[in-house]
Amino acid sequence: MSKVFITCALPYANGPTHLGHLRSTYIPADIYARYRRLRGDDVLFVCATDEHGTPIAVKAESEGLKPIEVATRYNEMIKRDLEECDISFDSFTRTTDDLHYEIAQNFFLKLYEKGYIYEKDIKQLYCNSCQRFLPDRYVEGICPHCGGEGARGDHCESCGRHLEPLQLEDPVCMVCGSEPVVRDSRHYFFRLSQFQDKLMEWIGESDMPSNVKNYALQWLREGLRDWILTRDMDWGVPVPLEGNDGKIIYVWGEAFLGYISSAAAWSRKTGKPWREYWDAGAVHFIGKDIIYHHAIFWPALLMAYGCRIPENIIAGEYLSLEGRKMSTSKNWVVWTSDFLERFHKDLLRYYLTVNAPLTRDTDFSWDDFQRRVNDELADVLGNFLHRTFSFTGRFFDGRVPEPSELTAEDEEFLNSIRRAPDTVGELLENFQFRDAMMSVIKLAKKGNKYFNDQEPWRAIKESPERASTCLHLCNLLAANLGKLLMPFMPSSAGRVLSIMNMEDEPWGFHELEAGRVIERARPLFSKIPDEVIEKEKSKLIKEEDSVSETVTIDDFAALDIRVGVIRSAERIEGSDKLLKLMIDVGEREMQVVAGLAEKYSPEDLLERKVTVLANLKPAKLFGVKSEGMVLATGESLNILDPGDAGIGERIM
Ligand code: B3M
Ligand code: ZN
Repeated sequence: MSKVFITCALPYANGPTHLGHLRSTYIPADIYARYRRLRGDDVLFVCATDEHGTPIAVKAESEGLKPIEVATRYNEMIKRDLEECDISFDSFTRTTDDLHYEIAQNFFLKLYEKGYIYEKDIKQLYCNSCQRFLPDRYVEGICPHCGGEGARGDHCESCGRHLEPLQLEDPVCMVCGSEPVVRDSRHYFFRLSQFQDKLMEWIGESDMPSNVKNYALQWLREGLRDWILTRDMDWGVPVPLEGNDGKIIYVWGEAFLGYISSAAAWSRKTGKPWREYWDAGAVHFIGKDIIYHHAIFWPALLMAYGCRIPENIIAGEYLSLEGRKMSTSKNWVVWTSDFLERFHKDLLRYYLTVNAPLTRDTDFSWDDFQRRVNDELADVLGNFLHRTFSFTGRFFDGRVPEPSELTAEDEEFLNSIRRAPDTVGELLENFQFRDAMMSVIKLAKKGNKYFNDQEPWRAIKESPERASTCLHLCNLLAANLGKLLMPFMPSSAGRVLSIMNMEDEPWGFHELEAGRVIERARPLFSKIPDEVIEKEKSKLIKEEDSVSETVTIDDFAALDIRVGVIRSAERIEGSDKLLKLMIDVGEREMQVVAGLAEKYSPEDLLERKVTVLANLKPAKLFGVKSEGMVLATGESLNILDPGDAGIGERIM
C-alpha cells in the first residue's frame, strides 16, 4: 500500500464552477483518486477555495461588498457543485482559514530567513483617481510578448505568459478606466532565477505529460526572472515582517500553501500525519493555463523551502462550448448546477471523460452529448445490464444461474472479463482517462454481442444449461462492470452493485457465485429525447442573441447618422455595383462610395434625400475614397427615405 497526495487546482471563489473546470481538473482527479483508493493505496485528496487575489477584490468592489462576503458566497456554491458531482475530497477548506494564514506566513518567513526572498524598491503602476497601486487584475493592457489585447497585470491569456503590470503596453485601471502613472514602492522578491538549472534538470528527467513538459521547457529556455512576491493591497495574507502595513503576499505566493493547509486541517481532524502523504509524492491536477505556476514557480518555492517537489502534474486542456471559446462574462457557459438540475451527474462524468484525451482541447456540444449518452450509456452499457438482470429475473427466479461446461466462445468471453481490470487500471495509472472509460464500454459491447450470439431466449427452451451458462457469464460481466465503473461513475456503479447485492471490494477481477439474488430494477440509463436537447440549445442561442445584439445607448450615440442630399453621382469604372456620390450633409459635402448601382442609375439619385452614417472611418473602394455610408435595406437596396426632414438633421 502506498500513500499518495492528490490535489486539484484551488478554484477562485469568484464564481461557481462550470463544465470547463470539471473537465480539465476535478473529474479526472476524482477518477484517479477513486482508482488509487480501490487499488488499496492510502490517498489524501485535497482542495480548497482560493479566496484572495484581485479578481475577488475587484468583484467585491463592483458589488459594494467585502471580499470575504463574495468569497463565502462562492465557496458555498463551489463546494456544493463539487459534492454533487461526487468529487471525493478528503478535505476541502478555504485560503481565508486561520490555519492557512499561519502556514502561508511561516512558509514566507522561512524563505526570507534562508535568503530566498529579498527586498527592493521598484516602480509600480498607480492610479491617481482611485488613489492606489494597481497590481495584477487591477490593470489591463496589451501583452508585450504576443500583442494579445486584454492582458492582465499578471498573466496573458493569449500566450499564457506570466506578466508584471509594468510590462503591459497601454495599461488602464480596471476600476476607473484611467491611465495609471508610475510610482516607487518597496517589495519582496523571490529568487526564482536561481532555480533555472535545477528546474531544467528536474523537468527534463521527469516523465510528466508532454503538454506540461514542453511548456515548462520552453519557458525555462527563455530564462527565469525573479518573482515579485508581495502586493500593495489589503485583501490577502499580510506580509509577516515588521513595517509592511498595506502589503500582502501575492496570491500565487500563498495559494499553493492551500494544498498544505487543507491537508493540515485534515490532520487536525483525523490525527493522521499529512506530511507522510506529501513525502510519498504529490500529483497535482490543474488546467493548462496554470502550468507555469505549477511546473516552475511552485517547485522552485519548494526547493527553496527544502522539501519534496511534486511527483507529477496533470494539466487538462480547454473545453469549448458548441465550437466557441467558453466565456463566463459573455455567459457562453454551462454552469454545473444548471446541468445537474436536468441531467444525472454520471452523464456528465461520462461525457466529459470520453469526449477526448485530457491532453487535447475539446468541445462540449449538446448533440454530441445526447448521441453518446443514447448510443453508449443507454444502448450499450444500460442495455446489457438491463437485459441480463431482467432475463435472470424472468427465467432464473432472480438468482445467478449455475454455469455448465464452457465452450470456446464462453472461454474467450470470460477471458476478456478477467483481463479488464488490468487493462483499465494500467490506462488509469497513465492518466489515460478517456481510453480507460472507452475500454469499459467496449467490454459492455462485447457483452451485448455475446448475449445476442448465444440467444438465451431460444436456448432456455432448447438447451437450458446453455442459457444458464450464458446468464452466469453475463451476470459475471455485470458484476465486474459495476466494479470497473466505480472510479468513473460511482453513483451508477453503486446501483449496479446494490442490484446484485454486492459490497464494495478492491480493484481486480471478481468471481461470482451461483445463487446470488439479483434485484428487479429499472434500466440504469434512459435515452435523452430530442426535445430536451433542443431546449438546451435554444437557451444557448438566446444567450448568444442577447450578447451580440445588445448595444448600450452610448454605443448608439457614437454613430453620427444624418440627413443628406445627393449632389452628384457617377459609376465607378470596373465595378457593376458601386457608385461614387457627393452628399451634402449640411455643414459639409462628403464623398461616399455606395453599392447601389444594381438598383439605381446615377440619374435616379440626383438631388435625392438620403440618410447617411457620417462618421464612418474612411476607406478606399476600387481606389476611391469613401467617407460614409448611405443607409439602405440589405437585399432590396431600398434607400431609407428621411421624409421631409431638413438637410443635416441628426437621427437619434
Ligand atoms: N486559483 C485558479 C486558476 O488559476 C487558481 C488556482 C490556484 S492553485 C494553487 O485556475
Ligand atoms: Zn501574451
